[in-house]
Amino acid sequence: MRLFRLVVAAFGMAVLACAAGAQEPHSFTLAAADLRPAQSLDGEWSWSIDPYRDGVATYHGAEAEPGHRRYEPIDTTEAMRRDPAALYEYDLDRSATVRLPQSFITHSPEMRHYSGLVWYQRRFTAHPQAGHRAFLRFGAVDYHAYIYLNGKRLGEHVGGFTPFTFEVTALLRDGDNRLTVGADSERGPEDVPPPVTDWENYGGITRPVSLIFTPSTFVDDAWLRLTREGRIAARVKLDGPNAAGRMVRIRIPALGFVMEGRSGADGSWNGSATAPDSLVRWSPERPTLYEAEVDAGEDHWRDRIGFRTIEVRGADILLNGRPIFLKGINIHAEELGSDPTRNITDVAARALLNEAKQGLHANFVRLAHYPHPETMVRAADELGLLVWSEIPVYWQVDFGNAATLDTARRMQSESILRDRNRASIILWSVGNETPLSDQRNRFLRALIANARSLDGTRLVTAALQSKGEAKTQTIDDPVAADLDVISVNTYAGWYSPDPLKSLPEIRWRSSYGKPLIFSEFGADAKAGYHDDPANPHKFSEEFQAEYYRQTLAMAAKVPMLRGVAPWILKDFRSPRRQHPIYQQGWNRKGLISETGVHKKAFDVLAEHYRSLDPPR
Ligand code: GCB
Repeated sequence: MRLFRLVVAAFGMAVLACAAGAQEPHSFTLAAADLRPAQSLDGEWSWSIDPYRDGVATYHGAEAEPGHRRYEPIDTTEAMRRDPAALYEYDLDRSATVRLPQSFITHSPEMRHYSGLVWYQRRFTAHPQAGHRAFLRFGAVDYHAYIYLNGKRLGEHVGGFTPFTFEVTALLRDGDNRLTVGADSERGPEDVPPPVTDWENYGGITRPVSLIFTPSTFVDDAWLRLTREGRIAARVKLDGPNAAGRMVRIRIPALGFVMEGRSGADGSWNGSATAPDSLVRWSPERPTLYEAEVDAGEDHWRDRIGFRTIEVRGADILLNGRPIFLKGINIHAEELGSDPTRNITDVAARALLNEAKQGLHANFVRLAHYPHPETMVRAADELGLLVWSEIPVYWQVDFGNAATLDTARRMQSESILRDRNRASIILWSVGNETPLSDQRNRFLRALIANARSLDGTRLVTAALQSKGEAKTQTIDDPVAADLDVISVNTYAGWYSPDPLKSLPEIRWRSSYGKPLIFSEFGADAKAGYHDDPANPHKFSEEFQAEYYRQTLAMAAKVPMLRGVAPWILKDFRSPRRQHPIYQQGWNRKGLISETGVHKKAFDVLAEHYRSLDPPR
C-alpha cells in the first residue's frame, strides 16, 4: 500500500493513467461534466472487503496473485467448477450488492470506523459509437482509488473529495463491461487531510460515477467570467486530433451574446468582449444564471453561469463593486437525518442551504473542510449564497513533505477546475488552523500561488488562529500578508474558561489593513437540554445562545470585520466527541440538531442577521 503511494508521489500525478501499455498520463478537466449527456453507472454494485489488501499485493509484497485479483474479468466460481485445480478466494459476481454512490457505513454500519480497502464491481452494457471517445468520470472516491476496466488497470487517484477521469475509448466493449474499483479509506500522516480530524471519515465511492461520450475532438475546459472591467472573458481548451485551428463559438442566448475565435496550436482559445448592458449581475438577492454554450467542431458544451465581480479594496470586500458584509454559516457535507452517510443529493443540499438562506437570512456559507459535491455548489449558485471553498489542509499536515504538497496542490487544481464557473464561489481557502512554521508557510504560499495562477478572479484566504494575551487578540501570522482576506477561528468562552459576559471586552488587532472574517466560533449544545438562563452550563441550549449573543457583541466592535461564519449549521458525526450524555459521537456545535431541530442559538443568529439587513 505504502509502496503504491510512493509511486503516485514519484509521478507527481493524482491520476495515474497506465492502461493499454505505456500510455502517458493525461488528465482531463471535463468542465461541467455533470451536465454532459452520460450513462450513469450509479446503482447496484457488488462489494468485497479486503482489509489485508490481498487484491493489491501478496503477503510478501509482490503483485497480487490471480486468485486474489478482484478485477479479473472472469466468473471465478465457474472457473473453479471447470478446473478442479483452480483457486479463487473472491467472487464479485456473487457478492452482496449495494446501491452507490454511498459510503461504507451505509451498507455496513459496523464499518463506521473501518479504515481500509473495499472492492466494488459494476457490470454494465455499453454501446460505443464510431468516432466518439469514452470517459469514465468519478465524482469522488475516498481516499485512494484503484480503477480497472475489463481487467485492465486504468490507474489510481489519491484524494477523497475531487473528481477524476480516465479515457476508456480503447478498452470499452460493445456489450458487457466490468468496472472494478478499490476504495481505500486509510490515510497516513503524509495524506491530505492527515488521519486526525474532527469529522467522520466516510470511505467508499461517495459521489456519482458516469460514462461520458464525446466527439473525438471536444471541449475539455471552458471558463467564462465577468472581468472587473465589465467584459465577459472566456478561456476554452479543446482536446483531440483536430483541437488546433478550430472555430470556437460562445453564445449566451438570453443576452444575445456571441463571441468567436479560432483555437491555437495547443487547442486553446482566449477571448473577451464587452458584457451586454442587459446582463443582470449574480448576487445573493438576485442569483441570475444564464445558459452558456460553446460550439467547437462536433462538440456542443453547456453550463449555467452567473456573472459577478468580487474584489478587495482596503478592508472592504466588494461584490459587483459594492461593499458587502458576509453573513455566513459553516456547513459540513453531511445530510440531515439520524444516520447520515454524506450522501448529498440535490434535495439534501437544498435542505441544508435553505436553513442558511431562509432560516438564518445568511448570504454566505463556508463549505468546510474539503471540496463539497457539485450538487452543493450548484444549489448555492441557484439559491444565491456566496461560497467559501476549501481543501483539507487541516491541522497537522506533513508540511515538509514534497509529495504531500503535490497531493494538496493537485486536489486544489481539481477543485478549482471543477468549479471556476460557479458565481457563488468567492473565496478559495488554502488551509485550516495549521501550526506556524517555515515549512508550513512555504506550503501554504505554494497553494496561494497555485490558486492565483488557475483563477486570478477570486479571493484567497485561510482560516488562521490569533495570538492572545488577556483581553487582546492579535493577528500575527506570516501568511496573512499573502492573503486577500484574513480569516480567524476563535473559541473564547468555549475552549477557554472566559466568562461569557467578558467576551465583548476582547479587542482585535491586525496591522495588515485587509478584510477580516471570523471563519469559526461556536459552542456545543445538546438539543433539548435546557438550563437556568442566568447561569447556564456548557452543552445547554441556553449556554450556546448566550455564547452567540456575547460573541456577536464582540464581533460588532471589530473595525476590519467583513464577515462571520459561526461553527456550524448542523450537528455532525465526529469520533472525537464521545461524551455519553451530550455528544454520543456527534460534534454538537450545530445550530440545528442532526434531525433538524432548531436550538435557541439559531434564532439569536437569525435575528442578528436580520438586524444587519438594510431597512426596506
Ligand atoms: C475548529 C475546527 C473544526 C472543529 C471545531 C470544533 O477549530 O476547524 O473542524 O470541528 O473547531 O468543534 O472544535
